[in-house]
Amino acid sequence: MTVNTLFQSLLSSQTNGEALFLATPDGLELSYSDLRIRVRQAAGQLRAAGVAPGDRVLCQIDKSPDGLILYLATVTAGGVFVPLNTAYTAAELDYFLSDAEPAALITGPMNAPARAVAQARMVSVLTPAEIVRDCAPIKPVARSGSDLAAILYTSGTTGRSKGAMLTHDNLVSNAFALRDCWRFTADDTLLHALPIFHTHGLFVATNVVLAAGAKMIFLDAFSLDALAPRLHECSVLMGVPTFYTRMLGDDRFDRAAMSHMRLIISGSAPLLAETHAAFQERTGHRILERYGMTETNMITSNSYDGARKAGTVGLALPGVSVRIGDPDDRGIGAIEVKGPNVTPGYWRNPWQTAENFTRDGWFITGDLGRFDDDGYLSIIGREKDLVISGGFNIYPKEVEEQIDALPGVLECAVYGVPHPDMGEAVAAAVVLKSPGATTESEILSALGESLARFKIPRMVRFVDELPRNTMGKVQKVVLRSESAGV
Ligand code: MCA
Ligand code: AMP
Repeated sequence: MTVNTLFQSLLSSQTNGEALFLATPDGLELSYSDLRIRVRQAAGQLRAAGVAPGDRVLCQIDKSPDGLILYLATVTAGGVFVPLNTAYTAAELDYFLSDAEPAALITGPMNAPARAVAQARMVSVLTPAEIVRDCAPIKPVARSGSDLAAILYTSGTTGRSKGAMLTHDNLVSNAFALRDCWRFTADDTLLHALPIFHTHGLFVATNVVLAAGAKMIFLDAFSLDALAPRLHECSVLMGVPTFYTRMLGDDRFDRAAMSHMRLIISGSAPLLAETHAAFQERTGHRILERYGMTETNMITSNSYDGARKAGTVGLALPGVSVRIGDPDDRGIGAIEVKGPNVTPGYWRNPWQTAENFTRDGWFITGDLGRFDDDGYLSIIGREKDLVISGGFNIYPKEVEEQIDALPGVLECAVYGVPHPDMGEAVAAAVVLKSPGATTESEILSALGESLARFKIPRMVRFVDELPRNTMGKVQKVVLRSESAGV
């Protein structure tokens, strides 16, 4: 099934067209039938702008309901949706434009750097308002389940982002699996406070709501003040662990405030067992932790009716197979995944595709894990060098390449340190060519030109040399232990 048919079937049979799909705190309401017409009109605009089936549509816009309409309009027009973090700089965007070769970039009228970069590459630039407006609607373009619906860029160990290709089957199979596991129905209201340029806020949240014919209260961004007055209208919240640690620091989020909720879900980064316990103590809710990746959508989830084991990410989703490759004597090994949820590979990058699949076709997550006797998976560590800060992934290699290229720098190592709010924060240890050859502020301001702000180190240390093992490999464990949390 395609996202188009999932969406269309909902609008024809299962859902009352007048049912609400989305409401915002400032009073905007979009019913399913409003959504259908706006999506088909926007698809007509995309087609008029030259978007043909299979074409990529890049979208770098602030969070708004238009973002969801643009996603659905792109697939309705037969295109491939490529959402981008709004924090990406012009330099980062230039790479995505060159790699994705889109038919159009959609960005806000005030995003002058993005517009300049796209124009230099002869890519047409459109504003959301130019696409999402009244005009003749079109019928959805026929696509098959194996056609691409989206490409999501994810940084990598090589320092260059790779585009994870996601088919309609990948997205729809996962939406149905999650809807059933989490018992979503048309009676549910999701409190949506995540960004919509990543799998979590875009696919997990939106596609599950669509698959159930449910509704969402759609916030611009996460903030405790925006969340608190909406809890009583909602039945489900999805968030990253930072949401829950921040809620625990605010007395408003108590048992009474959360009494209307039926399900609180966490993912994208490890949820500490103590956060799980403290949240249960405070609100009575056992947070349900799940695990996924951009390349695989969701892989495992704790149980809805059964055990929700703190410190584990639960059981393999229905239809998804998970195995531990090459386990050691404690059962710990590489987490590998197979199923209809798994990407067919990286966009125009057969080398990375080959690197990330085993010979027998399992996707290698780069995470290390172990199953317990009940089939619950725990993530024990990572084979990949990755920092997860507030649910955003930062690949140290990408930051290291930028720092190494700066004048006065001999070499550096970038690593994660524990952070009370974000889980982990980015830190850098830098070796200079000569004492005083550059300063922390020069480094940070140069990085600000090339890297999104969430990737920029919160702490820079100057060291005489990097700790290396006998093979010459930098020992980030040593750097981590030398750095107190920032
Ligand atoms: C914001 N800043 C950050 C982060 N977020 N720095 C490091 N890590 C972050 N996550 C910086 C900004 O650049 C800015 O810096 C300053 O913090 C304030 O920005 P603001 O937007 O006000 O921050 P915030 O409100 O505190 O945001 C924190 C947040 C947000 C609510 C945790 O980051 C968030 O919504 N995270 C969710 C990420 C997510 O959806 N991940 C899913 C992807 P300056 O002051 O220097 O300008 S992973 C995924 O999809 C997989 C498949 C999965 O399993 O889900
Ligand atoms: P991304 O590549 O942005 O999709 O991030 C995927 C990575 O986030 C996974 O490979 C894990 O390392 C991490 N991740 C996602 N969910 C969890 C979780 N519940 N616990 C620990 N790590 C997680």
